[in-house]
Amino acid sequence: MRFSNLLLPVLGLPLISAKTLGARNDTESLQDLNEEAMNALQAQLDNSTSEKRAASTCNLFNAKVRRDWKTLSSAQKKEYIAAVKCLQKKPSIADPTFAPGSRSRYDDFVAVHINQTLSIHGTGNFLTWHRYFVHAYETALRNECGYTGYQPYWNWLDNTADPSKSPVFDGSATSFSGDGSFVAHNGSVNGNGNVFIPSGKGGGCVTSGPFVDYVINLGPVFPIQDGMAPSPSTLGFNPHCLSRDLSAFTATNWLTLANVLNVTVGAASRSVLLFQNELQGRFTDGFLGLHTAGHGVMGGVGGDLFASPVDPVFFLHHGMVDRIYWIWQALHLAQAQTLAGTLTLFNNPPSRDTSVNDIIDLGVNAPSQKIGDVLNTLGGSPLCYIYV
Ligand SMILES: *[C@@H]1O[C@H](CO)[C@@H](O)[C@H](O)[C@H]1NC(C)=O
Ligand SMILES: *[C@@H]1O[C@H](CO)[C@@H](O)[C@H](O)[C@H]1NC(C)=O
Ligand SMILES: *[C@@H]1O[C@H](CO)[C@@H](O)[C@H](O)[C@H]1NC(C)=O
Ligand SMILES: *[C@@H]1O[C@H](CO)[C@@H](O)[C@H](O)[C@H]1NC(C)=O
Ligand SMILES: *[C@@H]1O[C@H](CO)[C@@H](O)[C@H](O)[C@H]1NC(C)=O
Ligand SMILES: [Cu+2]
Repeated sequence: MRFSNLLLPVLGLPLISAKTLGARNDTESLQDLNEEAMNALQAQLDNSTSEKRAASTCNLFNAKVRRDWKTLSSAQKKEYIAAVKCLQKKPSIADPTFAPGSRSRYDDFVAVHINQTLSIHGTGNFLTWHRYFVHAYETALRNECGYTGYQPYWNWLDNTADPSKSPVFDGSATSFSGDGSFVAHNGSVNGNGNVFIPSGKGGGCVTSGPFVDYVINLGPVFPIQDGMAPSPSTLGFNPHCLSRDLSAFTATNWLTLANVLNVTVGAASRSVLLFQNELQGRFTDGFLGLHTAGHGVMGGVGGDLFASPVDPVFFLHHGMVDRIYWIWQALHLAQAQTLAGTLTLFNNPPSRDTSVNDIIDLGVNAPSQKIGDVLNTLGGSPLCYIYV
């Protein structure tokens, strides 16, 4: 049974696949891949026993739907942005001895990411930790700030030639503010010190849109933009603005359909190890990878591996990372529950392999979960969502 015939009308999508209508551009090819993932999940559901189906609380029909930011209505975009600003105003509930600089519920998320940076990147929990982190943030927006939608994602393949034209970064009232003001600097050094990113047209504070007055309380911890100074204290109070240096160079070089295809259906899709390494980057040969490149496109404070969640686009970017992981899992069902990698960044210092029984601890932001419980976005508890 084709998923498209069955479910697309339910999701409000056209019944006839546009695939039949001729050549596909990059965005549409990625959309086709998303549809293939849905078909694979539908086939798995068709194949399961009726007992299994009756026992599961979550299925393709009641799953929450995460969407591309550009497809949300203006009202939906404004509702999401208002909820983010609400989280940035709500007082922190973190222990001040843990994160003295954390002043808001939004900061509580940033603080946990800063604190755990060296054990959640280049590790076996990278994909699942960030998946659960985004879920916890989505839950906070809904439960603490009245948001009624689900986590949107930033579609990397759109507007790569000029990210300032993207509905995510265009500086309008329905964006996350735009480029920073121009500050002369000598670019950024990304990819663990291996990849030089020339400066763009920004570098300073954003000049328009919803986050123009946003005061960031934490970081930078490990700034990569020339001239940007780190905070005197890793989790201390260090008020500063949201800076950006939108990088078309980074977007056109690495946010490509070829790289998406490599990790989802190509050579880098053959194991979870290859998948996660290629997604994060082969830094020593100058290749940033989709995940690192997405952070690099934002530039400014968002380029800092530790404090990157200070830029609210972090959560749309990691929505997209998780969408690519979800597609890979659906297209590799036999390997979808597997893990590879250790507990430490690039296994330095050396550590044991990550296990499905390891705990994801997000501090005050969410109940702790076993990695094994967030491998499946249709697992039911805590996750029940799909991407379109
Ligand atoms: C791809 O094609 C769609 C129409 O099907 C269009 O809306 C979109 O702008 C195109 N994207 C690019 C990157 O050209
Ligand atoms: C359907 O079930 C059969 C038998 O258990 C199995 O070999 C096959 O891989 C399954 N297909 C899918 C798509 O899950
Ligand atoms: C950039 O680097 C060049 C050469 O090292 C130097 O002359 C120039 O002053 C630098 N510019 C800034 C803004 O730091
Ligand atoms: C695809 O990924 C593999 C495995 O990481 C890598 O060796 C290869 O160079 C990649 N292909 C392209 C075209 O980037
Ligand atoms: C902070 O990091 C330390 C050391 O890795 C860890 O023991 C602690 O649980 C972390 N706390 C939070 C809230 O992330
Ligand atoms: Cu991260």
